[in-house]
Amino acid sequence: MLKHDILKKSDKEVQAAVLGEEKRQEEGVEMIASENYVSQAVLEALGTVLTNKYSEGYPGRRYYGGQVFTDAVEMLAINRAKKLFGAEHVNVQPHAGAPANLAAYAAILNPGDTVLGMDLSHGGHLTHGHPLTLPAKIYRFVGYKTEADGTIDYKKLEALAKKEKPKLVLAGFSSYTRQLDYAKIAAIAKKVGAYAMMDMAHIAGLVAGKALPNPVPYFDIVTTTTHKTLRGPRGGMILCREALAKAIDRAVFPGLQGGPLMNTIAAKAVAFGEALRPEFKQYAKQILKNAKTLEKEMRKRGAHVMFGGTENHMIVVDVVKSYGIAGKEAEQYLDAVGITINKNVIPDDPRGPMDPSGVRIGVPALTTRGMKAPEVKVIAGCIDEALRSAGNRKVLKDIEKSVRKLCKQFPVYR
Ligand code: DSN
Repeated sequence: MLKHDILKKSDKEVQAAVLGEEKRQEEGVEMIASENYVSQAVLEALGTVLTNKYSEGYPGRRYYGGQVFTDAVEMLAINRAKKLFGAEHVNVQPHAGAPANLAAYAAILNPGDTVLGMDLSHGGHLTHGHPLTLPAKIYRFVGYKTEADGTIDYKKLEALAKKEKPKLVLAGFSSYTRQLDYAKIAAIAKKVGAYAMMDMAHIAGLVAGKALPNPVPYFDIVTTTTHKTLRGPRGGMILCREALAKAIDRAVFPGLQGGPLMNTIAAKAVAFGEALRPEFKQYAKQILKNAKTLEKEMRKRGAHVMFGGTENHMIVVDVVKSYGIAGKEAEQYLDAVGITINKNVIPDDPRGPMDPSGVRIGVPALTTRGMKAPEVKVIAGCIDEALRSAGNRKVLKDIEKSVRKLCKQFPVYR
């Protein structure tokens, strides 16, 4: 249990919510593919006096005085990120992944320009062209899709690029489970005179830990969040070629944001420092192993795993086909047993996004708490049983007991 002594005295209501969430995270299996548990060092950095400081501008070029320590902390974050990913230029100020993407678009595109991005139901992210987002109101997004076997047909992608003449070819995803061919995507962008950009938010930790290939050498711009597999604080980051450094920095500040969140930047620096340690490579490798075990165990039980399986940290399961229930019901049954996942669309989903046909299940957080193949096998059994339970309370209660028992053996912060 973490100590919140002062909060306890000053605001019992907020403290109660914090403690409740802490207990939920300890006692349940977190399988939302984009979530993780940060270290106590990252938590401490988030709760420091750096939150008091305004630091508009960049190290050495600020609009307010008193920047000795903020400059130092931002340079630590920048230099560690450069080392982790081999990037020429890094901006650590984006508050999250969505503003990082918007700033990247703003740096290189003009309103009305065309962007090729992965179709949302095939694994793309909201910020890659969902009609309700601001980028989609400013730019013209055209979606590319995956094939029935889960791969991308790069010849088709090239033909689409030639037809649509994008100014930007965008790679990256939030629920696609295979690897992308970075060289082919970058070559297609070059052929049509477009920029190439990768949103590696989901796999940044796997890249940092050298478990997956690094997209940075192939793309003009790479955006990411710093939480997810990278296991830092909630936040965003942009890596780019030196030639785009000025445009990216201007697009983030003053283009899109005001003062950077210096406590978060300090926490990013701490997390990048952790990711540079040899243990992080082990962690990244273990994530891939755990995801593969999960895939095999779910398939063995008859689950229909999408995209031809997984090559990263998550799987997507068509629960309508596998269990005769929709994504929302599946999410509820799993919530009831202490396993947190999210409902998710599948390619060209005939159902709506609020109750889609699939679920997305990820292993980064359970891997952080030390779980390996034996535990993943138990969890796969629990997931399968819960999805077959038809909501039977007694069945769900029994599964919940096994889940809680397992979690007790793998404490996070206790
Ligand atoms: N919400 C994140 C995810 O779950 O993939 C992406 O922004």
